[in-house]
Amino acid sequence: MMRKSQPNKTAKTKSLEQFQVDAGEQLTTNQGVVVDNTDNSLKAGNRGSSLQEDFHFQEKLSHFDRERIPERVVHARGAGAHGYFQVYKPLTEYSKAQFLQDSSIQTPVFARFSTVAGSRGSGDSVRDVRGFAVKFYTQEGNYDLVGNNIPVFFIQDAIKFPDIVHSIKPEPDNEIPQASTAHPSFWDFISLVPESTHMIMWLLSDRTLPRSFSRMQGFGVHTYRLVNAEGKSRFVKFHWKPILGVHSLVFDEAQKLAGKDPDFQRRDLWESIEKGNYPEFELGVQIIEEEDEHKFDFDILDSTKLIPEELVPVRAIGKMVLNRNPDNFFAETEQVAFQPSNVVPGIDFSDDPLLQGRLFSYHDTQLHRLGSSNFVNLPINRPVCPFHNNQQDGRMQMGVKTSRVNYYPNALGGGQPAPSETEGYVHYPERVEGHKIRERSPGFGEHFSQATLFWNSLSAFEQEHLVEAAYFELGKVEDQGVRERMVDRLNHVDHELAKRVAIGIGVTAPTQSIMPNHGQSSPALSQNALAVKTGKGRKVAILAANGVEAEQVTAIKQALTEAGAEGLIVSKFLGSIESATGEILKVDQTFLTSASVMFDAVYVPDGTQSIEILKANGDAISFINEAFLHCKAIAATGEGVELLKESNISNITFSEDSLQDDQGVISAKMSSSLSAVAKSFVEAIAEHRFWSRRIQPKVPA
Ligand code: HDE
Repeated sequence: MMRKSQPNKTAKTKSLEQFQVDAGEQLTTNQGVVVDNTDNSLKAGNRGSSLQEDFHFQEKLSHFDRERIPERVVHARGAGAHGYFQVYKPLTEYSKAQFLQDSSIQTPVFARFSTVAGSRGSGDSVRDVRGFAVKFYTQEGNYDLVGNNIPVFFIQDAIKFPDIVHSIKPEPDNEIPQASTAHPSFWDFISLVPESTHMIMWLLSDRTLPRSFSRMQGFGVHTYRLVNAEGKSRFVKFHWKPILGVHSLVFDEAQKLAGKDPDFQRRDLWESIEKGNYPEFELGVQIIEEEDEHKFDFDILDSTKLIPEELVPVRAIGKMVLNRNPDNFFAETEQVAFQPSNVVPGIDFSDDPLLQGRLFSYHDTQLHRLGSSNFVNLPINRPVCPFHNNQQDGRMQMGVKTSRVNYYPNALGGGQPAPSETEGYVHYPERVEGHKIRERSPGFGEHFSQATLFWNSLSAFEQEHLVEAAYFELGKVEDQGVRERMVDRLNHVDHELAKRVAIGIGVTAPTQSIMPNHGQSSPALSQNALAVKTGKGRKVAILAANGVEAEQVTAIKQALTEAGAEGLIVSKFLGSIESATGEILKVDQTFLTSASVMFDAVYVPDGTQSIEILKANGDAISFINEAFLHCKAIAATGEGVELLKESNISNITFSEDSLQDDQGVISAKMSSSLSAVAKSFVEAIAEHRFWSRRIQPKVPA
């Protein structure tokens, strides 16, 4: 695909350009010696043995033999993009960080989105938490906000991280299953760790099936600190909110996508940027005054808790725009090294024991993964401001340090720390005291109240999805004891929930509630409430064959383009089709190269011959069935309505004459109402899904 995006160059783009290497005119060895032939190794006669002096062969093969580095132990599968962050208004009152002071400054960023459990080659669409990591290349150094798309975490203390990750990863004897939480060891662990309850409610919800990286929230998870120029500190939680709204796939769709297009989310990110549909996210903060630290009925240092927006509102402070794809996946997306310990003056840590452990673990993992403490010299990891220190040498040192002075104090010049204590990074002088003890604070002891809050906040269809997710996840656990413990756990969250789940997984439903449901909800937690009605970035399949009415295809395509969406013709063969009036239309995808799950909506245009051909094509019929089952917008005009009738769509009223809009199925038998069809169709696509159709299971797909 042609690379189109060429936005204004940021300081980081310019810094990366210094390291770019193109394919060059001539093939050479790494020593710059021109290679005469790279198809045959050097041999003693054309059937003779290979010769050791073949330095080109040796260099080529031995470099190839070392092409892989260890994948990330978690978050191995991901995609990255460049862009910038711009603050709306100076945040001077709260933080002295320079990049938050001036609304005219565009700070370069590199964001990487990822799944957690799967290996580098695993599918994108699996049920999993998504990583949401952003490196801000500020003029005061790199700041990394390494978050997830879920606001809480499984565990409270970093020392449990290897345990939770071992349980979630494929089981150690047979390395099964790949990129899936639906296996006994994960649920065994979860069933024994009550602090994970809140997180697993999010895990079972639609949040773990995002439609795209650009349609999911991001959260810093931990409580951090913001510190202003006067040294005043406040606690803060960070939130990223997608401008396109929060939308998810349905599970059946996600599973099929893992086969039809395992790169679905990586491709979406890449193509959106190439087309100029730049993913955008607002950064928001929840600010908590130091004196309010203990005013909540949970501990703000406990990462299994969120701060409900009803208690502390989220204030939008700026926007991130991702507008440039990487030039080289390995050099940038694979080698980027995020570390929560990368902070700039004005941003500081809290004592959250999960965060404190991360401050060690990320640097440590980069040393292993990238193989040398000089990973900071890699182009993607270098700050855009000058950096100097007395660190010396080491494997793969790329800087040629020209000074004699590599120690402090020195009188020969250079390398002086900041002249006053207020300059440079000064850790917030929090007063701490206590006994050395391996113990949790009693404030970390309550594990169910926010899980119930989340459950209560979901709409009916979201609750249904969660229960079905539990059927699948726990249905893959053969151990009855684990399933029983999980039902008991859910009974601590909500009695009805526990009963509903028990029925589907062969466990006797509990007869009594353990904890009465507190009845509170937080509307901001339902992703239904976070949906944004827009057709932007949506992909629409136009099913057509020879004899289609070209005028209708053009009109609907035009309306889609105006709404920021894209219409692609899907037919039996690639190449082109001829319309009823002789126009030649290019076919974009075939029923074999694509599938309904790769689109957000379907349109069937008029054309007697086209519809006859499609009616005889089982793939076209299942395309429609599947789109209907997944509650997507469907439109048909003229004879196209007959194709819908041929499918298994049920309980929908079709047009016999004028336009009918029934639960996102738009039909118009008379082609005169084309502009009205286009309008209704675009509105239906912006709705994202029509959940009222989910209760019609007669549709096979
Ligand atoms: Fe991570 N995590 N993590 N994590 N994490 C890593 O670092 C770790 C946690 C997150 O795109 C690793 O470079 C510990 C919470 C993201 O490159 C590793 C603990 C959150 C990414 C690591 C946590 C995250 C990672 C693996 C418990 C959300 C991918 C490779 C204390 C706030 C970053 C690497 C990227 C990656 C450790 C928990 C998010 C091993 C010890 C909570 C987005 O260092």
